[in-house]
Amino acid sequence: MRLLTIAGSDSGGGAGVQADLKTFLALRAHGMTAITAVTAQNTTDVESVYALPADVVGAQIDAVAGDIGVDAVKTGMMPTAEIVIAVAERIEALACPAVVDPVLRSSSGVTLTPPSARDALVERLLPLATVCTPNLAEARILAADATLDAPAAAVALRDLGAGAAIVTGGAEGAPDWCCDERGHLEPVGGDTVISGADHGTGCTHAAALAVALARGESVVRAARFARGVTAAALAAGAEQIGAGHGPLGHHTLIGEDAGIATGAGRAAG
Ligand code: PXL
Repeated sequence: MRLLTIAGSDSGGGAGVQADLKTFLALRAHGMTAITAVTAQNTTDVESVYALPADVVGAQIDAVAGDIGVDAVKTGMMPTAEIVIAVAERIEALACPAVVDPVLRSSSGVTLTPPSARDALVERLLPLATVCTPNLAEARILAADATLDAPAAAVALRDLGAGAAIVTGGAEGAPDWCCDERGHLEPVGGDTVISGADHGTGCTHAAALAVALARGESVVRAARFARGVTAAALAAGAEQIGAGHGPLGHHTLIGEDAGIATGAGRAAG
């Protein structure tokens, strides 16, 4: 499988394209990258953000799509509205499953997708999403309704144009809530792992989801797979790396993903 992540670089190796590539490798997919921004960060803070020009982001996508091909795409940090527009034009042409992870802020509170880019994301990228994967805080911001609970937020995101939505809840010890491609609402439970090595959790979840969709899984089965992958990588996280939030342990997934339940059978292949 050929997976493309369109996201920011995390110099600390915990989140962003680095987490995506590690997830793709561990799940035996070929990972490709279109970098939207270079962040200087570590386990404690994002020290600076440099957004790439939109045409440079577009050129990375064109280069790999033209030669290698893309079975599924995953988006993360979108630092400017211009980048969102360049990405949306390409995703429309790719015509493959698309996971849109609306990364708004780093865990340390730094804005990664500012309001102008966020508005463009809702308008241009959400309607192209096979699945959108906010946490509850992100979903409430995107839907402009701070009163939503997770199931209602999943429905609201789908009403905004996403083909399906998964509101992740693992960080709060809650299930994920999936509003699937038919509008069917379902909790996706499983292990909740609370760990100090949790930097890149959302990226890992969305990347695993993209792999399952590339393999032809339904949204609900892909959601179960992604939840299992994320819990396993969290449980193997490296709390001793850095003074802050350490990275997940993607190595534990290698050769193991066939055993992670999707609900029926396996997602590997
Ligand atoms: O985890 C969200 C995220 C995504 N992408 C980049 C990040 C972060 C969090 O810090 O830095 C580049």
